[in-house]
Amino acid sequence: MTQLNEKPATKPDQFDAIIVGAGFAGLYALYRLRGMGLRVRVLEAGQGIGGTWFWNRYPGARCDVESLEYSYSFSDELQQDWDWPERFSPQADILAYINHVADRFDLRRDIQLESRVVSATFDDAAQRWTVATAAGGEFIAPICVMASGNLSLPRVPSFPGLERFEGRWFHTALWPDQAVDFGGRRVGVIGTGSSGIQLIPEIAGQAGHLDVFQRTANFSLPAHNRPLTREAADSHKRRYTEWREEARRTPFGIAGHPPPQKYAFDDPPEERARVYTSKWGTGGNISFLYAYKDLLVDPEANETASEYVRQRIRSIVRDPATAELLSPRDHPIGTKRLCLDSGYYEVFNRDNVRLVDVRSDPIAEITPEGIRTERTLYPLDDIVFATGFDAMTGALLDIDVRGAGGLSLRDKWAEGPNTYLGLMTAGFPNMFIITGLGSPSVKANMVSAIEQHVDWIADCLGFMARNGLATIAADRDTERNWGRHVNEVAEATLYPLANSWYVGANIPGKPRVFMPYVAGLDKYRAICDQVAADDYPGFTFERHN
Ligand code: N01
Repeated sequence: MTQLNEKPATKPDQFDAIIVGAGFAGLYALYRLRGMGLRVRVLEAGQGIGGTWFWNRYPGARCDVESLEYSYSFSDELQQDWDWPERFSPQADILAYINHVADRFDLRRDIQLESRVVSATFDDAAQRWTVATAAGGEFIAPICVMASGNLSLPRVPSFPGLERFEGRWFHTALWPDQAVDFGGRRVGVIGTGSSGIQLIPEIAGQAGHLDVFQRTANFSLPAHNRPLTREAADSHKRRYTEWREEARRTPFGIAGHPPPQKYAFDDPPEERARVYTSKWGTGGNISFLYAYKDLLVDPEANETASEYVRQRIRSIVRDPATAELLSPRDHPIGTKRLCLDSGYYEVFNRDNVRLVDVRSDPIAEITPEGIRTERTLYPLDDIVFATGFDAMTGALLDIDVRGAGGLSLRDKWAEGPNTYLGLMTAGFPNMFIITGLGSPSVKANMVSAIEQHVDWIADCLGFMARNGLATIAADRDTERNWGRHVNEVAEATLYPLANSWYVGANIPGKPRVFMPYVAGLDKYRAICDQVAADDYPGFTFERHN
Protein backbone atom coordinates (compact mmCIF):
# COMPACT_ATOMS: atom_id res chain seq x y z
CA MET A 1 0.00 0.00 0.00
CA THR A 2 1.72 3.22 -0.99
CA GLN A 3 1.21 6.63 0.49
CA LEU A 4 1.83 9.30 -2.07
CA ASN A 5 3.95 12.08 -0.78
CA GLU A 6 3.94 15.54 -2.24
CA LYS A 7 5.90 15.84 -5.44
CA PRO A 8 6.44 19.18 -7.16
CA ALA A 9 3.82 19.16 -9.91
CA THR A 10 5.02 20.20 -13.32
CA LYS A 11 1.47 20.60 -14.58
CA PRO A 12 -1.78 20.47 -12.64
CA ASP A 13 -3.12 17.01 -11.97
CA GLN A 14 -6.71 16.52 -13.09
CA PHE A 15 -9.34 14.60 -11.16
CA ASP A 16 -13.10 14.34 -10.87
CA ALA A 17 -13.04 15.38 -7.23
CA ILE A 18 -10.54 16.80 -4.77
CA ILE A 19 -11.12 16.10 -1.10
CA VAL A 20 -9.38 18.25 1.48
CA GLY A 21 -8.55 16.24 4.60
CA ALA A 22 -8.05 12.54 5.38
CA GLY A 23 -9.89 12.18 8.66
CA PHE A 24 -13.12 10.23 9.16
CA ALA A 25 -14.88 12.54 6.67
CA GLY A 26 -12.28 12.54 3.92
CA LEU A 27 -11.82 8.78 4.01
CA TYR A 28 -15.51 8.01 3.75
CA ALA A 29 -15.94 10.62 1.00
CA LEU A 30 -13.10 8.95 -0.90
CA TYR A 31 -14.68 5.54 -0.42
CA ARG A 32 -18.08 6.71 -1.68
CA LEU A 33 -16.92 8.85 -4.59
CA ARG A 34 -14.44 6.27 -5.80
CA GLY A 35 -17.23 3.73 -5.59
CA MET A 36 -19.16 5.89 -8.06
CA GLY A 37 -16.28 5.59 -10.52
CA LEU A 38 -14.83 9.05 -9.89
CA ARG A 39 -11.11 9.79 -10.00
CA VAL A 40 -10.44 11.27 -6.59
CA ARG A 41 -7.44 12.78 -4.87
CA VAL A 42 -7.38 13.44 -1.12
CA LEU A 43 -4.98 16.12 0.07
CA GLU A 44 -3.95 15.86 3.71
CA ALA A 45 -1.70 18.23 5.64
CA GLY A 46 -0.52 15.64 8.16
CA GLN A 47 2.20 13.06 7.81
CA GLY A 48 -0.46 10.47 8.44
CA ILE A 49 -4.20 10.01 8.00
CA GLY A 50 -6.71 10.38 10.82
CA GLY A 51 -7.39 14.12 11.07
CA THR A 52 -8.37 14.98 14.64
CA TRP A 53 -7.11 11.61 15.84
CA PHE A 54 -3.78 12.08 14.15
CA TRP A 55 -3.09 15.49 15.68
CA ASN A 56 -4.65 15.24 19.16
CA ARG A 57 -2.36 12.62 20.67
CA TYR A 58 -1.89 14.30 24.02
CA PRO A 59 -1.81 12.01 27.07
CA GLY A 60 -5.34 11.10 28.08
CA ALA A 61 -6.92 11.92 24.69
CA ARG A 62 -10.03 9.81 24.47
CA CYS A 63 -13.37 9.95 22.69
CA ASP A 64 -16.47 10.87 24.68
CA VAL A 65 -18.77 8.80 22.46
CA GLU A 66 -18.71 5.06 23.08
CA SER A 67 -16.46 3.08 20.74
CA LEU A 68 -19.20 0.86 19.33
CA GLU A 69 -21.08 3.99 18.23
CA TYR A 70 -18.13 6.18 17.25
CA SER A 71 -17.27 4.11 14.19
CA TYR A 72 -18.37 3.75 10.59
CA SER A 73 -21.66 2.01 9.93
CA PHE A 74 -21.30 1.69 6.15
CA SER A 75 -19.80 -1.81 6.19
CA ASP A 76 -21.24 -4.56 8.32
CA GLU A 77 -18.14 -6.70 7.75
CA LEU A 78 -15.99 -3.88 9.11
CA GLN A 79 -18.09 -3.38 12.23
CA GLN A 80 -18.30 -7.12 12.84
CA ASP A 81 -14.56 -7.71 12.42
CA TRP A 82 -13.19 -4.77 14.39
CA ASP A 83 -12.70 -5.19 18.13
CA TRP A 84 -12.67 -2.15 20.38
CA PRO A 85 -10.69 -2.77 23.58
CA GLU A 86 -12.35 -0.06 25.68
CA ARG A 87 -15.76 1.47 26.22
CA PHE A 88 -14.47 4.98 25.37
CA SER A 89 -11.55 4.64 22.99
CA PRO A 90 -8.21 6.28 23.57
CA GLN A 91 -6.76 8.24 20.66
CA ALA A 92 -4.33 5.47 19.69
CA ASP A 93 -7.11 2.90 19.24
CA ILE A 94 -9.17 5.23 17.05
CA LEU A 95 -6.13 6.05 14.94
CA ALA A 96 -5.40 2.32 14.56
CA TYR A 97 -9.02 1.81 13.44
CA ILE A 98 -8.79 4.62 10.87
CA ASN A 99 -5.60 3.12 9.48
CA HIS A 100 -7.26 -0.29 9.35
CA VAL A 101 -10.16 1.20 7.37
CA ALA A 102 -7.75 2.84 4.92
CA ASP A 103 -5.98 -0.47 4.32
CA ARG A 104 -9.08 -2.60 4.25
CA PHE A 105 -10.72 -0.44 1.56
CA ASP A 106 -7.46 0.29 -0.28
CA LEU A 107 -7.85 4.03 0.24
CA ARG A 108 -4.21 5.06 0.58
CA ARG A 109 -3.42 5.06 -3.12
CA ASP A 110 -5.59 8.17 -3.58
CA ILE A 111 -4.34 10.04 -0.52
CA GLN A 112 -1.49 12.48 -0.70
CA LEU A 113 0.05 13.27 2.67
CA GLU A 114 2.02 16.32 3.77
CA SER A 115 -0.03 18.37 1.34
CA ARG A 116 -1.46 21.37 3.12
CA VAL A 117 -4.05 23.09 0.96
CA VAL A 118 -3.51 26.83 0.82
CA SER A 119 -5.95 27.91 -1.86
CA ALA A 120 -8.95 26.72 -3.82
CA THR A 121 -10.11 28.77 -6.79
CA PHE A 122 -13.16 28.26 -8.96
CA ASP A 123 -12.85 28.92 -12.67
CA ASP A 124 -16.30 30.03 -13.89
CA ALA A 125 -15.66 29.36 -17.55
CA ALA A 126 -14.14 25.93 -17.06
CA GLN A 127 -16.53 25.09 -14.17
CA ARG A 128 -13.78 23.57 -12.10
CA TRP A 129 -11.68 24.10 -9.03
CA THR A 130 -7.93 24.52 -8.85
CA VAL A 131 -6.66 23.47 -5.44
CA ALA A 132 -3.10 24.43 -4.53
CA THR A 133 -0.86 23.10 -1.78
CA ALA A 134 1.83 24.82 0.24
CA ALA A 135 4.50 22.84 -1.62
CA GLY A 136 3.31 24.18 -4.95
CA GLY A 137 1.19 21.27 -6.17
CA GLU A 138 -1.91 22.10 -8.24
CA PHE A 139 -4.92 19.84 -8.59
CA ILE A 140 -7.89 20.46 -10.85
CA ALA A 141 -11.35 18.97 -10.51
CA PRO A 142 -14.96 20.02 -11.01
CA ILE A 143 -15.80 19.00 -7.45
CA CYS A 144 -14.10 20.16 -4.26
CA VAL A 145 -15.08 18.53 -0.97
CA MET A 146 -13.94 20.26 2.19
CA ALA A 147 -13.44 17.53 4.78
CA SER A 148 -11.13 19.77 6.73
CA GLY A 149 -12.80 19.33 10.11
CA ASN A 150 -14.49 21.50 12.69
CA LEU A 151 -11.80 21.42 15.36
CA SER A 152 -8.65 21.40 13.30
CA LEU A 153 -7.14 24.85 13.52
CA PRO A 154 -5.46 24.93 16.96
CA ARG A 155 -5.28 28.23 18.74
CA VAL A 156 -2.48 29.51 20.95
CA PRO A 157 -3.56 32.77 22.61
CA SER A 158 -1.30 35.68 21.77
CA PHE A 159 0.33 36.14 25.17
CA PRO A 160 3.35 38.41 24.85
CA GLY A 161 6.72 36.75 25.44
CA LEU A 162 6.12 33.13 24.38
CA GLU A 163 9.10 33.29 22.04
CA ARG A 164 11.36 34.11 25.01
CA PHE A 165 10.17 31.20 27.16
CA GLU A 166 13.20 29.05 28.04
CA GLY A 167 11.28 25.86 28.72
CA ARG A 168 9.32 23.58 26.39
CA TRP A 169 5.79 24.35 25.23
CA PHE A 170 3.10 22.23 23.62
CA HIS A 171 -0.43 22.52 22.26
CA THR A 172 -2.73 19.56 22.87
CA ALA A 173 -3.73 19.48 19.20
CA LEU A 174 -0.15 19.60 17.89
CA TRP A 175 1.27 16.97 20.20
CA PRO A 176 4.61 15.35 19.32
CA ASP A 177 4.40 11.74 18.16
CA GLN A 178 7.00 10.69 20.73
CA ALA A 179 5.94 10.42 24.36
CA VAL A 180 6.78 13.56 26.34
CA ASP A 181 8.35 12.97 29.74
CA PHE A 182 7.10 15.41 32.40
CA GLY A 183 8.77 13.49 35.22
CA GLY A 184 9.75 15.79 38.09
CA ARG A 185 9.15 18.97 36.08
CA ARG A 186 7.18 22.12 36.89
CA VAL A 187 4.34 22.13 34.37
CA GLY A 188 1.66 24.72 33.64
CA VAL A 189 -1.51 23.79 31.75
CA ILE A 190 -3.60 26.65 30.35
CA GLY A 191 -7.19 25.68 29.61
CA THR A 192 -9.82 23.49 31.21
CA GLY A 193 -11.97 22.41 28.26
CA SER A 194 -12.34 18.78 27.15
CA SER A 195 -8.65 18.54 26.21
CA GLY A 196 -7.33 20.08 29.43
CA ILE A 197 -9.65 18.02 31.61
CA GLN A 198 -8.40 14.79 30.01
CA LEU A 199 -4.76 15.82 30.03
CA ILE A 200 -4.47 17.26 33.55
CA PRO A 201 -4.82 13.97 35.50
CA GLU A 202 -2.18 12.37 33.25
CA ILE A 203 0.34 15.15 33.77
CA ALA A 204 -0.41 15.42 37.48
CA GLY A 205 0.71 11.83 37.87
CA GLN A 206 4.10 12.58 36.36
CA ALA A 207 4.99 16.18 37.07
CA GLY A 208 6.93 17.40 40.05
CA HIS A 209 4.45 20.26 40.28
CA LEU A 210 1.44 21.18 38.13
CA ASP A 211 -0.20 24.60 37.93
CA VAL A 212 -3.61 24.56 36.23
CA PHE A 213 -4.47 27.97 34.83
CA GLN A 214 -8.25 28.13 34.75
CA ARG A 215 -10.20 31.04 33.28
CA THR A 216 -13.61 29.38 33.23
CA ALA A 217 -14.67 26.39 35.26
CA ASN A 218 -16.21 23.63 33.18
CA PHE A 219 -18.69 20.89 33.99
CA SER A 220 -17.29 17.38 33.77
CA LEU A 221 -18.70 13.95 34.50
CA PRO A 222 -16.82 10.76 35.25
CA ALA A 223 -16.44 8.68 32.07
CA HIS A 224 -16.45 5.37 33.93
CA ASN A 225 -14.32 4.04 31.13
CA ARG A 226 -13.61 0.30 31.30
CA PRO A 227 -12.46 -2.54 29.12
CA LEU A 228 -15.10 -3.69 26.69
CA THR A 229 -15.76 -7.32 27.44
CA ARG A 230 -16.06 -9.82 24.63
CA GLU A 231 -19.55 -10.62 25.86
CA ALA A 232 -20.69 -6.97 25.72
CA ALA A 233 -19.13 -6.45 22.29
CA ASP A 234 -20.61 -9.66 20.87
CA SER A 235 -24.03 -8.86 22.18
CA HIS A 236 -23.87 -5.41 20.56
CA LYS A 237 -22.58 -6.87 17.30
CA ARG A 238 -25.41 -9.38 17.08
CA ARG A 239 -27.81 -6.44 16.88
CA TYR A 240 -25.51 -3.97 15.17
CA THR A 241 -27.90 -3.26 12.29
CA GLU A 242 -30.72 -2.46 14.69
CA TRP A 243 -28.47 -0.29 16.87
CA ARG A 244 -27.43 1.72 13.83
CA GLU A 245 -31.06 2.07 12.76
CA GLU A 246 -31.98 3.27 16.22
CA ALA A 247 -29.07 5.73 16.20
CA ARG A 248 -30.35 7.22 12.94
CA ARG A 249 -33.64 8.06 14.64
CA THR A 250 -31.99 9.96 17.51
CA PRO A 251 -30.97 13.63 17.79
CA PHE A 252 -27.35 12.72 18.57
CA GLY A 253 -26.86 9.79 16.20
CA ILE A 254 -26.24 7.55 19.19
CA ALA A 255 -28.32 4.52 20.16
CA GLY A 256 -29.12 3.18 23.59
CA HIS A 257 -30.42 6.36 25.21
CA PRO A 258 -34.22 6.42 25.22
CA PRO A 259 -35.45 10.01 25.15
CA PRO A 260 -36.54 11.30 28.56
CA GLN A 261 -40.27 11.41 29.22
CA LYS A 262 -40.33 13.70 32.24
CA TYR A 263 -39.64 17.34 33.01
CA ALA A 264 -37.21 18.01 35.84
CA PHE A 265 -39.92 19.38 38.14
CA ASP A 266 -42.16 16.37 37.56
CA ASP A 267 -39.98 14.71 40.17
CA PRO A 268 -39.56 15.80 43.81
CA PRO A 269 -36.02 16.85 44.79
CA GLU A 270 -35.05 13.50 46.32
CA GLU A 271 -36.16 11.58 43.20
CA ARG A 272 -34.30 14.04 40.97
CA ALA A 273 -31.16 13.51 43.04
CA ARG A 274 -31.61 9.75 42.65
CA VAL A 275 -31.94 10.14 38.85
CA TYR A 276 -28.84 12.34 38.62
CA THR A 277 -26.87 9.97 40.86
CA SER A 278 -27.76 7.05 38.66
CA LYS A 279 -26.69 9.02 35.54
CA TRP A 280 -23.47 10.18 37.25
CA GLY A 281 -22.69 6.55 37.98
CA THR A 282 -23.41 5.42 34.40
CA GLY A 283 -20.94 7.66 32.59
CA GLY A 284 -21.55 9.48 29.33
CA ASN A 285 -22.71 13.02 28.71
CA ILE A 286 -25.79 12.17 26.65
CA SER A 287 -27.07 9.90 29.35
CA PHE A 288 -26.77 12.72 31.90
CA LEU A 289 -28.35 15.41 29.73
CA TYR A 290 -31.17 12.98 28.93
CA ALA A 291 -32.15 12.83 32.58
CA TYR A 292 -35.05 15.19 31.83
CA LYS A 293 -36.49 16.60 28.64
CA ASP A 294 -36.16 20.27 29.62
CA LEU A 295 -32.55 20.47 30.82
CA LEU A 296 -31.39 22.38 27.76
CA VAL A 297 -34.41 24.65 27.44
CA ASP A 298 -35.49 25.65 30.94
CA PRO A 299 -32.94 27.53 33.08
CA GLU A 300 -34.50 26.39 36.36
CA ALA A 301 -34.61 22.76 35.30
CA ASN A 302 -31.03 23.06 34.15
CA GLU A 303 -30.00 24.60 37.46
CA THR A 304 -31.07 21.41 39.27
CA ALA A 305 -28.59 19.41 37.17
CA SER A 306 -25.90 22.10 37.33
CA GLU A 307 -26.17 22.27 41.11
CA TYR A 308 -26.06 18.49 41.37
CA VAL A 309 -22.68 18.47 39.63
CA ARG A 310 -21.40 21.37 41.75
CA GLN A 311 -22.37 19.44 44.83
CA ARG A 312 -20.42 16.41 43.50
CA ILE A 313 -17.41 18.67 42.97
CA ARG A 314 -17.69 19.88 46.58
CA SER A 315 -17.87 16.28 47.77
CA ILE A 316 -14.73 15.29 45.82
CA VAL A 317 -12.45 18.31 46.28
CA ARG A 318 -11.33 18.67 49.89
CA ASP A 319 -10.36 22.35 49.88
CA PRO A 320 -13.63 24.35 49.82
CA ALA A 321 -12.07 27.37 48.07
CA THR A 322 -10.67 25.16 45.29
CA ALA A 323 -13.99 23.32 45.00
CA GLU A 324 -15.82 26.61 44.60
CA LEU A 325 -13.38 27.80 41.94
CA LEU A 326 -13.90 24.55 40.04
CA SER A 327 -17.69 24.96 40.20
CA PRO A 328 -19.08 26.47 37.01
CA ARG A 329 -21.37 29.43 37.63
CA ASP A 330 -21.32 31.26 34.32
CA HIS A 331 -23.13 28.83 32.02
CA PRO A 332 -25.86 26.19 32.30
CA ILE A 333 -24.64 22.61 32.22
CA GLY A 334 -24.56 21.18 28.69
CA THR A 335 -24.41 24.54 26.90
CA LYS A 336 -20.66 24.07 26.47
CA ARG A 337 -19.40 20.63 25.52
CA LEU A 338 -20.01 18.58 28.66
CA CYS A 339 -16.65 17.01 29.44
CA LEU A 340 -15.99 13.40 30.41
CA ASP A 341 -13.02 12.77 32.63
CA SER A 342 -11.09 10.10 34.44
CA GLY A 343 -10.18 11.51 37.83
CA TYR A 344 -10.20 15.22 36.98
CA TYR A 345 -11.63 16.80 40.12
CA GLU A 346 -9.73 14.31 42.31
CA VAL A 347 -6.46 15.72 40.95
CA PHE A 348 -6.95 18.88 42.97
CA ASN A 349 -6.52 16.90 46.20
CA ARG A 350 -2.92 16.14 45.25
CA ASP A 351 -0.11 18.03 46.94
CA ASN A 352 1.65 18.66 43.63
CA VAL A 353 -1.34 20.34 41.93
CA ARG A 354 -2.48 23.94 42.31
CA LEU A 355 -5.44 25.67 40.68
CA VAL A 356 -4.68 29.19 39.50
CA ASP A 357 -7.63 31.47 38.84
CA VAL A 358 -6.76 33.52 35.78
CA ARG A 359 -10.22 35.06 35.67
CA SER A 360 -9.49 37.23 38.71
CA ASP A 361 -5.76 37.46 37.98
CA PRO A 362 -5.31 37.21 34.18
CA ILE A 363 -2.18 36.00 32.45
CA ALA A 364 -0.14 39.08 31.58
CA GLU A 365 2.80 37.54 29.75
CA ILE A 366 5.06 34.57 29.31
CA THR A 367 8.50 35.31 30.67
CA PRO A 368 11.70 33.29 30.09
CA GLU A 369 11.00 31.60 33.48
CA GLY A 370 7.30 30.87 33.23
CA ILE A 371 3.88 32.49 33.28
CA ARG A 372 3.35 35.88 34.90
CA THR A 373 -0.18 36.85 35.81
CA GLU A 374 -0.98 40.42 36.73
CA ARG A 375 -0.04 39.67 40.36
CA THR A 376 2.27 36.60 40.43
CA LEU A 377 5.10 34.87 38.58
CA TYR A 378 4.70 31.09 38.23
CA PRO A 379 8.09 29.52 37.39
CA LEU A 380 7.68 26.64 34.92
CA ASP A 381 9.74 24.16 32.91
CA ASP A 382 6.89 23.32 30.53
CA ILE A 383 3.74 25.06 29.35
CA VAL A 384 0.87 23.14 27.77
CA PHE A 385 -1.75 25.07 25.85
CA ALA A 386 -5.07 23.27 26.04
CA THR A 387 -6.60 26.39 24.57
CA GLY A 388 -8.76 24.91 21.84
CA PHE A 389 -9.45 25.78 18.25
CA ASP A 390 -10.74 28.35 15.85
CA ALA A 391 -13.73 26.07 15.51
CA MET A 392 -15.99 25.28 12.58
CA THR A 393 -14.87 28.11 10.28
CA GLY A 394 -11.14 28.22 11.13
CA ALA A 395 -9.87 25.48 8.84
CA LEU A 396 -11.94 26.69 5.88
CA LEU A 397 -10.88 30.31 6.27
CA ASP A 398 -7.27 29.24 6.64
CA ILE A 399 -7.51 28.33 2.94
CA ASP A 400 -7.80 31.18 0.44
CA VAL A 401 -11.08 30.02 -1.11
CA ARG A 402 -12.34 31.93 -4.15
CA GLY A 403 -15.68 31.05 -5.66
CA ALA A 404 -17.74 32.27 -8.60
CA GLY A 405 -16.59 35.64 -9.94
CA GLY A 406 -13.56 35.53 -7.66
CA LEU A 407 -15.66 35.90 -4.50
CA SER A 408 -13.44 35.35 -1.46
CA LEU A 409 -14.82 33.17 1.33
CA ARG A 410 -12.97 35.35 3.85
CA ASP A 411 -14.80 38.41 2.51
CA LYS A 412 -18.14 36.64 2.35
CA TRP A 413 -17.90 35.47 5.95
CA ALA A 414 -16.30 38.63 7.36
CA GLU A 415 -19.57 39.63 9.07
CA GLY A 416 -20.48 36.06 10.01
CA PRO A 417 -20.47 32.68 8.29
CA ASN A 418 -23.49 31.20 6.53
CA THR A 419 -24.34 28.04 4.64
CA TYR A 420 -27.34 26.21 3.33
CA LEU A 421 -27.79 23.01 5.35
CA GLY A 422 -24.13 23.24 6.33
CA LEU A 423 -23.39 21.55 3.02
CA MET A 424 -22.67 24.47 0.70
CA THR A 425 -22.21 28.21 0.92
CA ALA A 426 -23.76 30.40 -1.79
CA GLY A 427 -21.31 31.68 -4.37
CA PHE A 428 -19.09 28.61 -4.22
CA PRO A 429 -20.40 26.15 -6.83
CA ASN A 430 -19.50 22.49 -6.46
CA MET A 431 -17.76 23.11 -3.13
CA PHE A 432 -19.27 20.80 -0.55
CA ILE A 433 -18.50 21.10 3.13
CA ILE A 434 -18.72 17.98 5.26
CA THR A 435 -20.38 18.70 8.61
CA GLY A 436 -20.16 22.43 8.03
CA LEU A 437 -21.63 25.06 10.31
CA GLY A 438 -25.41 25.09 10.04
CA SER A 439 -25.53 21.29 10.26
CA PRO A 440 -25.69 19.22 13.48
CA SER A 441 -21.98 18.39 13.17
CA VAL A 442 -20.36 18.78 16.59
CA LYS A 443 -23.71 18.39 18.37
CA ALA A 444 -24.03 14.80 17.14
CA ASN A 445 -21.89 11.72 16.89
CA MET A 446 -19.43 13.07 14.33
CA VAL A 447 -19.09 9.78 12.49
CA SER A 448 -22.88 9.54 12.02
CA ALA A 449 -23.03 13.17 10.89
CA ILE A 450 -20.18 12.56 8.46
CA GLU A 451 -21.77 9.48 6.93
CA GLN A 452 -25.06 11.32 6.50
CA HIS A 453 -23.37 14.25 4.75
CA VAL A 454 -21.18 12.15 2.49
CA ASP A 455 -24.13 9.98 1.46
CA TRP A 456 -26.16 13.10 0.65
CA ILE A 457 -23.30 14.54 -1.42
CA ALA A 458 -22.78 11.25 -3.28
CA ASP A 459 -26.51 11.06 -4.08
CA CYS A 460 -26.47 14.66 -5.25
CA LEU A 461 -23.52 14.00 -7.57
CA GLY A 462 -25.37 10.97 -8.93
CA PHE A 463 -28.40 13.17 -9.62
CA MET A 464 -26.20 15.68 -11.43
CA ALA A 465 -24.55 13.00 -13.54
CA ARG A 466 -27.89 11.46 -14.50
CA ASN A 467 -29.25 14.85 -15.53
CA GLY A 468 -26.20 16.16 -17.35
CA LEU A 469 -25.64 18.95 -14.80
CA ALA A 470 -22.21 20.50 -14.36
CA THR A 471 -22.56 22.62 -11.23
CA ILE A 472 -24.67 23.04 -8.12
CA ALA A 473 -24.71 26.13 -5.92
CA ALA A 474 -26.75 27.15 -2.88
CA ASP A 475 -29.19 30.03 -3.43
CA ARG A 476 -28.56 33.14 -1.35
CA ASP A 477 -32.16 33.57 -0.17
CA THR A 478 -32.44 29.96 0.87
CA GLU A 479 -29.15 30.22 2.67
CA ARG A 480 -30.32 33.34 4.51
CA ASN A 481 -33.51 31.59 5.57
CA TRP A 482 -31.58 28.53 6.71
CA GLY A 483 -29.26 30.69 8.80
CA ARG A 484 -32.30 32.34 10.38
CA HIS A 485 -33.79 28.92 11.14
CA VAL A 486 -30.53 27.63 12.67
CA ASN A 487 -30.43 30.69 14.87
CA GLU A 488 -34.10 30.43 15.90
CA VAL A 489 -33.67 26.79 16.87
CA ALA A 490 -30.66 27.72 19.00
CA GLU A 491 -32.46 30.70 20.55
CA ALA A 492 -35.20 28.38 21.81
CA THR A 493 -32.55 26.58 23.90
CA LEU A 494 -30.07 27.61 26.58
CA TYR A 495 -27.05 27.12 24.28
CA PRO A 496 -26.60 30.80 23.40
CA LEU A 497 -26.16 31.61 27.11
CA ALA A 498 -22.63 30.19 27.07
CA ASN A 499 -19.56 31.95 25.74
CA SER A 500 -18.58 28.84 23.85
CA TRP A 501 -16.71 28.04 20.70
CA TYR A 502 -20.15 27.12 19.27
CA VAL A 503 -20.63 30.88 18.87
CA GLY A 504 -16.98 31.70 18.19
CA ALA A 505 -16.65 33.41 21.60
CA ASN A 506 -13.18 31.93 22.18
CA ILE A 507 -11.65 33.85 19.27
CA PRO A 508 -11.24 37.59 19.85
CA GLY A 509 -13.09 39.51 17.13
CA LYS A 510 -14.80 36.46 15.61
CA PRO A 511 -18.37 37.30 14.54
CA ARG A 512 -20.76 35.81 17.06
CA VAL A 513 -23.00 33.35 15.23
CA PHE A 514 -24.41 30.17 16.72
CA MET A 515 -22.91 27.63 14.34
CA PRO A 516 -24.20 24.07 14.97
CA TYR A 517 -27.79 23.14 14.07
CA VAL A 518 -29.26 21.87 17.32
CA ALA A 519 -32.63 20.50 16.18
CA GLY A 520 -31.08 17.04 16.10
CA LEU A 521 -29.48 14.81 13.49
CA ASP A 522 -32.74 12.88 13.03
CA LYS A 523 -34.77 15.96 12.11
CA TYR A 524 -31.92 17.34 10.03
CA ARG A 525 -31.57 14.08 8.12
CA ALA A 526 -35.28 14.20 7.27
CA ILE A 527 -34.89 17.76 5.93
CA CYS A 528 -31.90 16.79 3.78
CA ASP A 529 -33.68 13.68 2.48
CA GLN A 530 -36.71 15.77 1.54
CA VAL A 531 -34.55 18.30 -0.30
CA ALA A 532 -33.01 15.46 -2.31
CA ALA A 533 -36.39 13.81 -2.94
CA ASP A 534 -37.73 17.15 -4.27
CA ASP A 535 -34.79 17.50 -6.70
CA TYR A 536 -32.86 19.97 -4.58
CA PRO A 537 -34.94 23.14 -4.12
CA GLY A 538 -32.78 25.95 -2.77
CA PHE A 539 -29.92 24.93 -5.03
CA THR A 540 -29.33 26.08 -8.59
CA PHE A 541 -27.79 23.79 -11.18
CA GLU A 542 -26.05 24.75 -14.39
CA ARG A 543 -25.30 22.66 -17.43
CA HIS A 544 -21.85 22.33 -18.97
CA ASN A 545 -20.59 25.52 -20.60
O1 N01 B 1 -10.86 23.54 23.74
P1 N01 B 1 -11.93 24.48 24.50
P2 N01 B 1 -10.60 21.98 23.91
N1 N01 B 1 -6.39 32.51 28.89
O2 N01 B 1 -12.11 25.66 23.60
C1 N01 B 1 -9.04 28.30 27.84
C2 N01 B 1 -13.60 18.51 21.36
N2 N01 B 1 -12.83 17.58 22.17
O3 N01 B 1 -9.47 21.63 23.05
O4 N01 B 1 -13.51 28.90 28.65
C3 N01 B 1 -6.81 31.52 29.70
O5 N01 B 1 -13.12 23.73 24.88
C4 N01 B 1 -10.54 28.37 27.75
O6 N01 B 1 -11.05 29.21 28.74
P3 N01 B 1 -12.47 29.98 28.50
C5 N01 B 1 -14.84 18.92 22.15
O7 N01 B 1 -15.89 19.13 21.26
C6 N01 B 1 -13.40 16.40 22.46
O8 N01 B 1 -10.53 21.59 25.34
O9 N01 B 1 -12.42 30.51 27.08
N3 N01 B 1 -7.50 30.46 29.28
C7 N01 B 1 -10.89 26.90 27.92
O10 N01 B 1 -10.84 26.51 29.26
C8 N01 B 1 -14.36 20.18 22.78
O11 N01 B 1 -15.39 21.04 23.20
C9 N01 B 1 -12.75 15.52 23.25
O12 N01 B 1 -12.50 31.02 29.52
C10 N01 B 1 -7.76 30.39 27.97
C11 N01 B 1 -9.75 26.22 27.17
O13 N01 B 1 -8.69 27.14 27.09
C12 N01 B 1 -13.50 20.76 21.69
O14 N01 B 1 -12.83 19.67 21.14
C13 N01 B 1 -11.51 15.81 23.77
C14 N01 B 1 -7.35 31.38 27.06
C15 N01 B 1 -10.14 25.82 25.78
O15 N01 B 1 -11.18 24.89 25.82
C16 N01 B 1 -12.48 21.77 22.13
O16 N01 B 1 -11.91 21.33 23.36
C17 N01 B 1 -10.93 17.02 23.45
C18 N01 B 1 -6.64 32.48 27.58
N4 N01 B 1 -6.25 33.49 26.77
C19 N01 B 1 -11.60 17.89 22.65
N5 N01 B 1 -7.77 31.02 25.83
C20 N01 B 1 -13.43 14.26 23.58
O17 N01 B 1 -13.96 13.55 22.74
C21 N01 B 1 -8.41 29.86 25.96
N6 N01 B 1 -8.42 29.48 27.25
C22 N01 B 1 -13.52 13.91 24.96
